[in-house]
Amino acid sequence: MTRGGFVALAGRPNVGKSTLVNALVGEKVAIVSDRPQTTRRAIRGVLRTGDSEVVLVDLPGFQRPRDELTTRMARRVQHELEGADAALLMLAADQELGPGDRFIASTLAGAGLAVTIAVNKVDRVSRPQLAALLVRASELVPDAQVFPISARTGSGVRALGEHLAAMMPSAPFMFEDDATTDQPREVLLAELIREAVIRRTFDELPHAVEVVVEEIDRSRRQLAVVRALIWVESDSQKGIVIGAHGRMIKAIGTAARRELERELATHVHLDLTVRVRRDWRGDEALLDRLGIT
Ligand SMILES: Nc1nc2c(ncn2[C@@H]2O[C@H](COP(=O)(O)OP(=O)(O)OP(=O)(O)O)[C@@H](O)[C@H]2O)c(=O)[nH]1
Ligand SMILES: [Mg+2]
Repeated sequence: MTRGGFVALAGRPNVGKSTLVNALVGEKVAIVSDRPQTTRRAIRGVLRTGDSEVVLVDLPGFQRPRDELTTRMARRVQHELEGADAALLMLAADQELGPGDRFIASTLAGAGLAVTIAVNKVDRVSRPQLAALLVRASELVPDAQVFPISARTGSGVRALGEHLAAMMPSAPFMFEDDATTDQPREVLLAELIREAVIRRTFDELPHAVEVVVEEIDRSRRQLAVVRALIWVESDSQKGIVIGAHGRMIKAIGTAARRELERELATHVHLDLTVRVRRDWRGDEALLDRLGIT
């Protein structure tokens, strides 16, 4: 008999949820950056080991909504928690526990979910610092097992994966044998381009950017042509993304192309256009079409 189910990843922005999903899946299914609120959609990544299938649900970080986009992100988190079999509460070892973490812990308890805690980024703190945080983490959710890990180095990740697999109920597999995610290809490619943008821009700009892949033309041998739009919300933001003499957009294009070539396993010609789309973050119909629901 096989076992399987959904594990929702809950935590504050930037604690390393997406990095961990990638580490457990063994492939890049979610983009990562040091800017908070990188993840906007629920992304399912599949960890298959022997007779178990753990579907990891990467989620936006818990945050107070400021606009329609972030309202939807918060709603998505709630919705995914309702459908999950278990929750993984993630903390970062280099941050003190705060009211945000207690709020998340009580939300998970309210949803009736079995909680496991991962204390991530152990590579960034000393042993005594870690020991103290592990004690406080275990007090956060009394029955939860606590795993110190580094999603970046891989330390502790395997043991955590085995623990999650053992928690899953008996169930048939939901994904094909070699599937790693349920994301449509256009969305994954758009995300990889957005990652290249947000890693190079600052302040409010990362939050104001969205990317839409309009076309993936694979009619040529050994060359995929990808056409994408980068949306920003103002002319000045457009200027920043393009940069002096087009230097910024060129750097973004080069970085994104490498990622796309890895993903598609072929040469890529990437055609990027920057477009101003005022208040796309507040446009309900548009967010629907982007799959941010
Ligand atoms: N040193 C260290 N850095 C890490 C580790 N895990 C993640 N990071 C870094 O932490 C930052 C945030 O990682 P993400 O995986 O994007 O975090 P997230 O929780 O998904 O963030 P949101 O999607 O914004 O909620 C990135 O710069 C990662 O490289 C780790 O184990 N050690
Ligand atoms: Mg993320």
